[in-house]
Amino acid sequence: MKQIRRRSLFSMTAMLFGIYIFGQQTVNRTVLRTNQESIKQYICELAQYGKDSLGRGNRVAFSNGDIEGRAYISKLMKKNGLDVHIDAAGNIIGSRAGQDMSLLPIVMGSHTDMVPLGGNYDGAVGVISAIEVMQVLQEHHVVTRHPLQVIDFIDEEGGVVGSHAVAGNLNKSALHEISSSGLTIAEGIRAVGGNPDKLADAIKPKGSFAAYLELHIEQGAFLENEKKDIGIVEGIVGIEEWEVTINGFANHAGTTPMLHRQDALLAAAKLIVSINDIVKGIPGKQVCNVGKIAVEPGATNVIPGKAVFSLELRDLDEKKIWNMFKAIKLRADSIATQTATTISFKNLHLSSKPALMNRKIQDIIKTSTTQLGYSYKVMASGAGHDAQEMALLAPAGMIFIPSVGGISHSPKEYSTPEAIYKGANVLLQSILQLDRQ
Ligand code: HGY
Ligand code: MN
Ligand code: MN
Repeated sequence: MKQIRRRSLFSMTAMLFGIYIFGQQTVNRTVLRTNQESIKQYICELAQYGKDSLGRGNRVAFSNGDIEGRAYISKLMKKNGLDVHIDAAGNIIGSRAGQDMSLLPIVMGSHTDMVPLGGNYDGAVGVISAIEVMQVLQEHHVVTRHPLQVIDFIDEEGGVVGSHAVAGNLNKSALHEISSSGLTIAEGIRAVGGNPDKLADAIKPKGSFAAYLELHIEQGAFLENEKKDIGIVEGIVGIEEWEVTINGFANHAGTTPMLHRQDALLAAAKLIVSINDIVKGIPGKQVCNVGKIAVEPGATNVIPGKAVFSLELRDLDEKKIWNMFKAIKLRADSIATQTATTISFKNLHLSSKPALMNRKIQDIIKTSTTQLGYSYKVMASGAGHDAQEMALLAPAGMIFIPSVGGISHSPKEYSTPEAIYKGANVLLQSILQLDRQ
């Protein structure tokens, strides 16, 4: 801070044009670039944590691998001069002081947990590139006007749990839901150093940040197909999730006549096909997914007495999600009658509202991308992101980079080091532009 007080009028003027004077050193911020090799190395190092016995990536939230991965991220943040703090929700927050600590922080973030048998790029690219941005600033002795933060949000894949908590939207009942690690969310938060009893401490009121920026892999194939370097996200879909329970009657598979069966799995199968038909039967980009199913008692010679499956609906329009759900419920009622079963829906508390990204931030990303000589496409995100929750607190923006083959949530997920490098440069230059505002 002393440097600032000593800064001459000339250096203040120079700063407005993107040049910092620090003693003898002059830094033109517009020529700053991230380091492709460092980013590649950090992604590779993080990928070593959370492998299963067959060497596949399985760093699900709150698992031992996640805990080790988070320790690695904390260490990397510290190595790059950040002040590291774990909030009550278990999010890792790395902070760097600005020249004017009365200004609101500019925040970059994403997540380092993954889906079961996921890839090494979803989330990790955003957190690691943000740390790399901090490293570049550190190496060039650039002190921004605003304080800066990097947040590695907890359990993004379980329903943006960490960012839900920061936005004050982590419902108490969600704490009892079982995460992919087998722990409840409350137990998981404790395991990563948070305190679920003090979640209120993690909440940031609206207007707590100057801006939020998240770099992420596209997880689809639009950028690759259209040969664009950067995706500028205009909006993120809303996601609603339900647990669907079908109760039939478990009975002998050989002696019960076909007409007298109350087969819960058969009802589930009919309903799953109907869900698909309903969602495909209306115009638009809405999607549905049934990704998990359990059947009881689960024996070859017993008629299934109970089936429980997950249902997820996504769209940019929240009303449309609920209209689709209404149609699904109506169909479920008739399937229940037809199969002599009961069907109930429990809405899970980890849904995300659709979120529009801030127009000004989209423009800032566009300017950075163009100045760097990269091509871009303005697009919607079909995947959920922490930016959704952060958009409730501050102007938010997202930068996408191409996913090879459009594959994600798979061990085959991949983005080239060059593509990530370009995204990280856009992140760096956008942060510096935001800092001038
Ligand atoms: O499921 C999602 O959309 C995200 O990857 N969390
Ligand atoms: Mn992600
Ligand atoms: Mn994901």
